[in-house]
Amino acid sequence: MRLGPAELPAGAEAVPGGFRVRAGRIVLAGGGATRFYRHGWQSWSEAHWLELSEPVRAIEPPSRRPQGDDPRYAEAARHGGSGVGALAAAGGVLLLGALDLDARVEADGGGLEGRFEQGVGDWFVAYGPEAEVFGAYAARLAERRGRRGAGAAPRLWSSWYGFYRDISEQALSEVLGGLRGLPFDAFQIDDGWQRAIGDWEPNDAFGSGMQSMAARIRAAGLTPGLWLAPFIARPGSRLHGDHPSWLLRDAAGEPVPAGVNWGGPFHALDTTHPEVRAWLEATVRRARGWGFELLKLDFLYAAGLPGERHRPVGRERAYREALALLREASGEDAYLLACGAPVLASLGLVDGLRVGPDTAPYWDNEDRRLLLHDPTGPAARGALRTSLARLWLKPVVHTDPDVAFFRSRYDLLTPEQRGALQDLGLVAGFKGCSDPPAWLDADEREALAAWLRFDPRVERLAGNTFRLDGRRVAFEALAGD
Ligand code: 9PG
Repeated sequence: MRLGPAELPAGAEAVPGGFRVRAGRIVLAGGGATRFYRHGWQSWSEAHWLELSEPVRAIEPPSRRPQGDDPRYAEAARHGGSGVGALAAAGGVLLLGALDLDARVEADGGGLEGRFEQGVGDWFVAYGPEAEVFGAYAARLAERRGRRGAGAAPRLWSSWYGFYRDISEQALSEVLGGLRGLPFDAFQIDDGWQRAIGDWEPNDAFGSGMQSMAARIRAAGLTPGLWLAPFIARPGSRLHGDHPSWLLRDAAGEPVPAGVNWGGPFHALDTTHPEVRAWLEATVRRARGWGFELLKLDFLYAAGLPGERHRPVGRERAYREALALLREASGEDAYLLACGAPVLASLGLVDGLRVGPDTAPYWDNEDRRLLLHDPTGPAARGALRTSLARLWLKPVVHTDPDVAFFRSRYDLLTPEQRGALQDLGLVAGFKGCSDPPAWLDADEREALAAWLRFDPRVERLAGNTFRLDGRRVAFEALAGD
């Protein structure tokens, strides 16, 4: 496989690390490569190097497709990914990455085909060692979209992987007490505090209100963080009932399905609607007014789903404009942690970005992965695999691989698997944990404290083998096929 100007489309222009080409569609010959870098659309969507001989499979059931990956391509016949794709052959990696939004890259025979959903845009093309071509693409993206996540990422305690939705001000206050002496920076209240998905007011388990919760967190010396899913609403929420015209709809006028969770379907908001924009702004300002400085913004892909919008713009453009509005309403000093977020379209606007599906205190989710072809079900294996494949984004944003576990209580991971997630946090440069301190024995608590303090030099040796200060860490064995 060679890449010289002769094989580049007409008009290719040399830029640092590769070439820039302006086109609506671009096809590159791959010279018999057999491995393809598949880059799923949003945080939870699978990213990894696959063998082109692997069958292409759609996620089942169809109702889960909107939350698994870009539903527009759910039934695509070829392997493909969002915004960027690459082929590996013996001599190096050929990368094709969009520098504009709404782009798809598919494996085309032994080559690559890139397409914008509409019109033309810029592509970046590079050939060479994997780390170099992905590094150059990240640098070009940072030029276009901006870079955030300077300095160390906040060491985050999140309520999700300990309590899931079963949280209350009492339970969280207890945790706050137990965290004393552990070097966390932020304490983030996850799903479970709100009245409904769409109604971002505290429920009865938070009787003292969210301002009081934020004050308690601050008094414990931690940055208050709050989970919101501002682009979706569930039927039954007040928002959904009061404002049917705010929902994103398909050509037939039906609400666009955004996925199934919380025991039923949920829908996307049309974020180009002026009233939705005003509501989004007010919602984020209210959370900031309560005193939350870190916002975990979740299920963000909903704003970029295919649909008929009030203002017809590309769907990733619609998403990015809505995210820019949230950034503006939050203020520059807020830490925005995007989750379930279209990955490339979020760069420059958020400080931290979840780069894989949910982890879990168990290794695999085989039923969902193998029977339903859905690699996004919560599992340590999936979080490890996809996060590792997105670490090239580290220079542009804080890459959040999801939490590590230190508890052995309510935990089915082997010590080796638990260790791998801990190492993943170190390699990704983002440390999160959800273990209630009361569940940790003295050794586990000490291990957590040491991990939070540890700031090793990270070197990528090859593939998924790293060196952390002197220690060699090979994820290959665990990441699996
Ligand atoms: C709260 C959780 C946590 C978690 C997020 C996100 O496909 N799904 O149905 C699906 C549901 C939940 C989910 C991911 C996917 O988790 O990643 O950290 O905040 O929401 O509900």
